[in-house]
Amino acid sequence: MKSEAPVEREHTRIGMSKQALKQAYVDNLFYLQGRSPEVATLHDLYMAAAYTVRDRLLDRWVRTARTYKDAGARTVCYLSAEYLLGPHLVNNLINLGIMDKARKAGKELSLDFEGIMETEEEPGLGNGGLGRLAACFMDSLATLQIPAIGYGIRYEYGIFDQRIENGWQVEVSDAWLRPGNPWEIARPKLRFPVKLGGHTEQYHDNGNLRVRWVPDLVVDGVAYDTAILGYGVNNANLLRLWSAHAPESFDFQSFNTGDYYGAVHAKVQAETISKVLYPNDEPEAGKELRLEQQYFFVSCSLQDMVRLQLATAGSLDKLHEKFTAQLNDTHPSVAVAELMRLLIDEHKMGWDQAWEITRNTFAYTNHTLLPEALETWSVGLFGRILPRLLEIIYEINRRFLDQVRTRFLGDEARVARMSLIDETYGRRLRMANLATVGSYAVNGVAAMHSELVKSTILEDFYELWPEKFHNVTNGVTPRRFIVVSNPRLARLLTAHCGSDQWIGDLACLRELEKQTNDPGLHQEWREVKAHAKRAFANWLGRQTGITIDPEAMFDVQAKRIHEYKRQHLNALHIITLYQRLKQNPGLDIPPRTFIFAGKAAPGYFMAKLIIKLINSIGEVINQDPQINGTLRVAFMPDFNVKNAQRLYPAADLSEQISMAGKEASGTGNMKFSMNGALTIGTLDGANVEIREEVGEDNFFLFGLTAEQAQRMQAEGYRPRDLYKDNPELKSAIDLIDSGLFSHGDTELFRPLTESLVHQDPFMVMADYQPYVSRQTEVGHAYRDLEHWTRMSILNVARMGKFSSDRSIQDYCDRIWKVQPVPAQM
Ligand code: F58
Repeated sequence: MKSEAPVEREHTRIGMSKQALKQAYVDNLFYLQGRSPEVATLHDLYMAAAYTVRDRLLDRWVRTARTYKDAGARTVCYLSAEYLLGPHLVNNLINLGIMDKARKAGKELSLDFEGIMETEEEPGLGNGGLGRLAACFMDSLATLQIPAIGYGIRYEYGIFDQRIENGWQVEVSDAWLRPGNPWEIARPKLRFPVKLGGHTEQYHDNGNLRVRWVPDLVVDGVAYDTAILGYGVNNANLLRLWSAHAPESFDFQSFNTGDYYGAVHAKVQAETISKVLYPNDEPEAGKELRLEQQYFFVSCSLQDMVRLQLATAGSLDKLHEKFTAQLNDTHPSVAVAELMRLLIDEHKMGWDQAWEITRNTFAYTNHTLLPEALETWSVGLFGRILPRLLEIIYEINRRFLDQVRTRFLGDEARVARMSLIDETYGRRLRMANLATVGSYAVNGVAAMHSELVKSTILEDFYELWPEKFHNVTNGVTPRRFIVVSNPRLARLLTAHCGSDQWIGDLACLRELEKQTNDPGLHQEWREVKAHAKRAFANWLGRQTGITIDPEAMFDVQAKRIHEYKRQHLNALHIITLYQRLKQNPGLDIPPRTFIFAGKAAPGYFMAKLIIKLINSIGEVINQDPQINGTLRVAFMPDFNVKNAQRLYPAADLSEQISMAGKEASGTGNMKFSMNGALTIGTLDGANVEIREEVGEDNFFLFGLTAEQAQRMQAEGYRPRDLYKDNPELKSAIDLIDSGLFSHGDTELFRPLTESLVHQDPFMVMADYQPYVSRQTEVGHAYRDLEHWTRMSILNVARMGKFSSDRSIQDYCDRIWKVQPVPAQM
């Protein structure tokens, strides 16, 4: 059947002219929101704008799907429990290439264009770097025209909103869906059952012994689809998020027996699964719901892949040729066992063939070496919720350990280390081991991190399968983190590079290197930065009441609050400068504004105390007339994608000061640098590669290396000696303990100072002196405006490597072996 749309209608829905946009907008306001312009609220206007843009995405999306299908293309499935997407509207306007036209259309309709864009609630479906990486990767996959599906969870409540009250973090729930989400399309008929609890039974089927899982509860996963459009291309990929619902025929038994309440309870229980994103805190123990979330989205996603494969190929024999599934950390690693279950129990395949397919389908990305962050599940809990999967994992383990035993005769210690089950303290499933055994590739997220993966947590596996291990250094999308966040910088870059090609090929920025001595460029460069700083200062003033001087250096640390990231090291430096100024009021240092941003996990006491400390220091310093604004401290509340976009352009100095060996990669480091901030940082994660790229003269390095830190700890690290022997360090800590920052309360910050002086697990005390000294040099460097500007330009010019386009290209070439499939209009 050929369906030819009438010309006018097609024009309104998908036309790209200014006229078509205006018409579509007015139509959508009227027909989708039921409003006339005179009575429309800002939210109505936003919805009309969003639908206008979505229509254009849908057109591309449907065509893309058809193109991929016709090409029979190999598809990447990105399995991630988190996607920290950020607002869609502006990004989609940029990727569609109609930003200017839309702005003009808005003007002609007398719309508050900026206000409309500000209105969008962002989907905060992630905690931090890992979730944001998934979002950047979705942008790059589409931009590189790679057939890909992002699978995840449609949390009803995303990451909490952060308020600061009396210096403390207060969490507020994030009801992001309440105003309605114009970007998603519900697919109520696309749903899969997911079993939970119960027991297994054996039965005979044509002479084969088979197992069936008899669950206690079945939950349905319903698909919600969002189109992700690439930049400057017509490819729009699918982000498919699962929402948990009670099966349509839920518990009629209870209804019939009059247990109405019981039946509704089962429904509520089912829907709890996708209710809320877990903030990354607290030990995993007892977190049944989190395991249910993981299994829920993994099972739906794999059932969807199986459905697609059966629809096109008619059999599952070549599933691994048609699909590859990337495990974004171990959160989806139960997929290894679930695919085995689907193949063996539901599709009656033999074990060997099923295993061959499974281990050629998955690839696993590790994002952390922190022992407390490595996922394990108690065997008891796991078996209660996923009894059939536990049996399958036992069998995978049995076969795997046989292989280890034959390869390393008599080495039972090694067998114990590599086992999927840790028997040290109670029996626990090691999800990283499961992911490694069940994958054809394993990668870390920065060169140094990938080396550490091989030499520490997965050392034994590296010895067994060295060819499985890769590095793919992270990257970030320049669309969101330059073009959307910093349009003035984007215009400048385009003007000085001769075209806007850099947006799709960040290495083009190298062109700027030839102009680093051009005074005209310097002038414009400083104006762009100054403008961003003013805009940020105004915004922050409105939000927090804190006034900051846009003329001061903006020294920024923005990331999750964690001891390993060492926001307290930064705080000690601030106190040191404060004391120096108090002792020597004439001291000539450049004015600095210290800006912090980031959320602490709600259950992480020490991180919350660090937030309180920062705010308390600010309270004292900001009001001290003797300091007179030379130092200011501001905590920017509610660091999310939207707010991050305001912050990166305004930064002069980027703080990347984690203890070496702890930050797997970091991606904020890249975002700051792309916006012209210089970095003060340790040799950790991607800092190492950033420094290599921008040149060591354009990066403020300090601190112990990972090896030095490790050696020092092995030899007996004594932070107390450092405290005793360094007068400035001692007086900074003593000042905290004196109660100066806590209205005389000498106990408030004691847990923090005691931990630093007596344990200091992240070696803040050891890195204090090198950090403070390096900061003095930063201060001097900032005074030399021309030199600073030159370094800033070079930082931006040399960021090509850190585009997520490059990361995705690496995944395609080294791991997935997939090719682009351009969609045509
Ligand atoms: C981050 N991990 C790494 N985890 O810390 C960072 O170095 C890296 O750049 C980034 O991944 C991307 O590779 C991270 O953000 C989480 O947020 C987890 C969420 C689920 C619970 C445990 C933490």
